[in-house]
Amino acid sequence: MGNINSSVRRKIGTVKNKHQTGPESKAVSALLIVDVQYDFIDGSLALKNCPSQHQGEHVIPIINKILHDIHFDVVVYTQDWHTHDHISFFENLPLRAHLLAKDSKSIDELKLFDTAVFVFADDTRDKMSRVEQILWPTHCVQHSHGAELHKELSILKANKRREVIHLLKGYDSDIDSYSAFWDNQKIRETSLNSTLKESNVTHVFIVGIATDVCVYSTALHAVENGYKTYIVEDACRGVDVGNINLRLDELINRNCVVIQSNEIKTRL
Ligand code: VGL
Ligand code: ZN
Repeated sequence: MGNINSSVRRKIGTVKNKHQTGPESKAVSALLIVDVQYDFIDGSLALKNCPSQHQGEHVIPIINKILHDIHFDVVVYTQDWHTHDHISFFENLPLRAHLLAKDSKSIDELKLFDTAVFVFADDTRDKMSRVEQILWPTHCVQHSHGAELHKELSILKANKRREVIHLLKGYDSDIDSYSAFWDNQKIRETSLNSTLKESNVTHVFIVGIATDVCVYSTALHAVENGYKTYIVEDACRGVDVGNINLRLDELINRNCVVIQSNEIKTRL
């Protein structure tokens, strides 16, 4: 009996978990599809109104082809999901005029896409006390049409081989959240990192909108969390309030790899 048990145990011990990492193991992959929502495509923050003139809708067929052609162990769809009184909306500036820092532009000087500096008098949340915030057009208000994922984006279902996650972000009125991992003040972490770690994800591929805002911030934190991180450039579009190429260079300097969609297979 003792012998049988120990041989069974030995066998169990050698069964390889499909997600197990190790020298001979395969990459475990996640595709993060960032904010492919109407407001960024043909709504209030449509990229065609932004300086880059790169229309967000072009990413949809590219992302759909990636989803069709390549298996990912985890697929994540994120949505910007703001309250109507959100800090990031230019039109809400009067709600927080009393919180503008002394060295911030004044309420009369501030324009759409400018950066306001707010000071929150909450000593218990140190990191929160000084907040730089780009003032965006009102966008992705919870439950509005603009906040929905574009109907042409393929929404995959979970199955035995694939986990599918829908992640909402930016729903705290006073804190913006560009990254899918953390809010902008790094006060609250989302569940994404623990979920990816539980699934033993090693490689993260990022697509969506906007290259220089939410894709950029998500990629920075993916690298920080130890994933081999790829930005799929042709499957992303930027708003370019700063400079898309500078942001991409910054990511490359931090070990993020910029690739095109036809190269994904070679990285897995
Ligand atoms: C985003 C601006 C404001 C994005 C979100 O999804 O990149 N950009 N909120
Ligand atoms: Zn937003």
